[in-house]
Amino acid sequence: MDDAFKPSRRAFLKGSAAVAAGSVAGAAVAETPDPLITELQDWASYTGAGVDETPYGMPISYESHVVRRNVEWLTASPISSINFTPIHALEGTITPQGCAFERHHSGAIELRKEDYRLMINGLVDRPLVFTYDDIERFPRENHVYFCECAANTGMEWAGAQLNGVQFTHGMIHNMEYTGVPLRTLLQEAGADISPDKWVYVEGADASSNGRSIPMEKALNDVLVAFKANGEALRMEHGYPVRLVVPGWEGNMWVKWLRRIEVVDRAVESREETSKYTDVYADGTAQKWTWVMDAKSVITSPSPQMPIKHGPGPLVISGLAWSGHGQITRVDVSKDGGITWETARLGKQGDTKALTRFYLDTNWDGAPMLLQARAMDETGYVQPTKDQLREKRGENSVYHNNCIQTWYVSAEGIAENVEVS
Ligand SMILES: Nc1nc2c(c(=O)[nH]1)N[C@H]1C(S)=C(S)[C@@H](COP(=O)(O)O)O[C@H]1N2
Ligand SMILES: [Mo]
Repeated sequence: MDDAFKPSRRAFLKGSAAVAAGSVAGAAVAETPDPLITELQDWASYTGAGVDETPYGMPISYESHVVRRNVEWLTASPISSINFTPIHALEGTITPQGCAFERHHSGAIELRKEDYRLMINGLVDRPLVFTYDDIERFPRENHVYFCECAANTGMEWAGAQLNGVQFTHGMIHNMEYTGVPLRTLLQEAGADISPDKWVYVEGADASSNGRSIPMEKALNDVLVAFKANGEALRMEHGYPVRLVVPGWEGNMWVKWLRRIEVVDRAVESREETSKYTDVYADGTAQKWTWVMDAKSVITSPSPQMPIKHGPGPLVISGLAWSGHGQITRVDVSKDGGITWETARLGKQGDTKALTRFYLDTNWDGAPMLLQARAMDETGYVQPTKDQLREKRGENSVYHNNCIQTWYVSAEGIAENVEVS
């Protein structure tokens, strides 16, 4: 340990006066007898749960607050709505399916593998219908990718709105998918794969959520996925088969995938015209924004994760991602973007996947304006909110990848704010 990270007794006493005893600092000065150390506890006096009690394990009840949450006023009905991943409370990069955000246009459907069919038609030599078992017979691949709804952070355009990173940035999840490259199925059907062609993909739910994907992307890294994080997809994520469209907006990741039509032009469906389209400050609209630009956010401290200790060692932790490829660097500012320190990446970032970053710092106990700023392999630097607004105005909804600011008080309380 670096000397700067050794908590001094004075620092601890000062800190504990302000808030409850800190763990790191507390450990260094523990002197009074602690009944948790000196007395026999219940859990050591009786036997625990048998192996037959939880055939499929759920999180322990003490973690029951780490759940998806929705914001009731955002949508008229929970059937066509969104909930948010508790990213403030997760670590590493993989999102457990059970708390990965859901976005449905007509609710999550229950579709048995036996009833599942996937049709490929249109500009193909052989229109085909695959069963679920057919799909499992093609060579498969495993990749970790993030899926971010284009509306993530969309409520923040006009000003700081929602007081929690779960709500400002929680329309994202990151899983290891197992699937068959879409390219393989297109080849099987003898599809016309010339570069000016498109695939139109739709789901088996009432909304069908149809989207057009240019052939170049379809042949590149799109997966027809049937597992996530090693197990079957959950119903809410498209069981038994969904499309994975790495780096591109979540809306294109069609769930309960039922049909792939090879077409010679974009269909211009509802989801790719009136929705998921960006309107500029001057009233014109940008036709299609598919790639999710580089973005990052500090997950702790954050409004739902106050600092619970006094001055001294503090782990600042967050997530960064880019639809263009790898995250190469993340900087953290404690003074609202005036000065920056380069964060440590948890590990070398995967392409189009969440990257964890840390700033292991020594907090002096003064208020902070915390920000993170991501850079990706293309050299792109995450913009400030004002830079984005110059182009997009304040009435935009989608594709908000601005730098987020948390004000952290001397008491360690964090709040969603804006600096300009
Ligand atoms: N069939 C179908 N696919 C769909 C949707 C839908 O409503 N129906 N919603 C889309 C949207 S807008 C997003 S952001 C992602 C969300 O995926 P998730 O629910 O697994 O988080 O699924 C996409 N795929
Ligand atoms: Mo979405």
